[in-house]
Amino acid sequence: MTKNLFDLTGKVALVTGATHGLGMSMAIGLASQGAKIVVNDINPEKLASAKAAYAEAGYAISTYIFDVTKEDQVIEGLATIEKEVGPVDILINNAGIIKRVPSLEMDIEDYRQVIDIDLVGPFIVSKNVAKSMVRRNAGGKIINICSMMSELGRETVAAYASAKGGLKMLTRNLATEWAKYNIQVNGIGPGYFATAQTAPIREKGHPFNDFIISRTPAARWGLPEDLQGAAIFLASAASDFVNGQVLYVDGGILASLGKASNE
Ligand code: NAP
Ligand code: GCO
Repeated sequence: MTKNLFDLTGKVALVTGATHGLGMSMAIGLASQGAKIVVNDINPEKLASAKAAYAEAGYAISTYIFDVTKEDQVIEGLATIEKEVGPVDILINNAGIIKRVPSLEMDIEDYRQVIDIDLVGPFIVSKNVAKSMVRRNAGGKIINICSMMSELGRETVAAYASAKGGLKMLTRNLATEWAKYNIQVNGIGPGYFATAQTAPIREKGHPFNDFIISRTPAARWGLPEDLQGAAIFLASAASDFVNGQVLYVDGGILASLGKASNE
């Protein structure tokens, strides 16, 4: 019988900040293949309503409060998860923020906060999850949620682009260091997706909304479920020889200069 390469039965998957949006959709994708889902966030009310939303979708999840930027909280959170659910086999570094401010006006503390959550956080969680994978000689999968901004610049998002560009290189570096432990570290680079993060720039008639529709060969915003296939692939045995890659799920944006024709 052919082995189901995408089977995740019994695997423990921690998806950071997955109370809604892209993280929740990817977590549901992994759960649909049998993974046990663990979600953390800094906000207890959001965790409580997320638990109910996952249950409505048919999945029981475990939730923990910790901040991905605080190593002491991450260490304590991971120890509790290991005791109560089991050691983490799959980590998706999804938690992230954006601040859209022209660089000439950017407050340095805001710049630092974006780097801290979007780049330092994934390092802290990856380091401590990988320590346990190495200690147990178990191997594992780490998936960093990158962005179009890992490759391209855009006005007003210098901090976010710096963090997501750095996250692509962190992905390559950790893949290089940890391949010997059978840990694969890859990234997913979502294009423009309809979530809370993009709500302010997605309104009908907003110039950026019109720009994205015309700039994307698929001519639409991504839907959170569009990321599930990539997440399942990179979390499963199907990707065991894939390491240090960023898989862009973007409706063709990075492949194309746009749709202008000379007809
Ligand atoms: P979102 O709806 O804003 O979700 C991000 C989550 O991260 C929120 O639940 C947030 O919690 C959590 N978070 C923030 N800081 C945290 C911290 N210090 N510790 C733990 N959790 C924290 O965003 P999304 O659109 O689903 O995006 C998810 C990821 O995909 C992000 O990394 C984002 O940059 C990336 N991405 C998004 C798009 C897009 O088009 N939407 C495209 C490319 C990449 P609170 O709500 O409690 O603050
Ligand atoms: C924005 C940001 C991102 C993008 C995404 C592109 O302004 O909202 O550019 O959230 O949607 O990162 O890949």
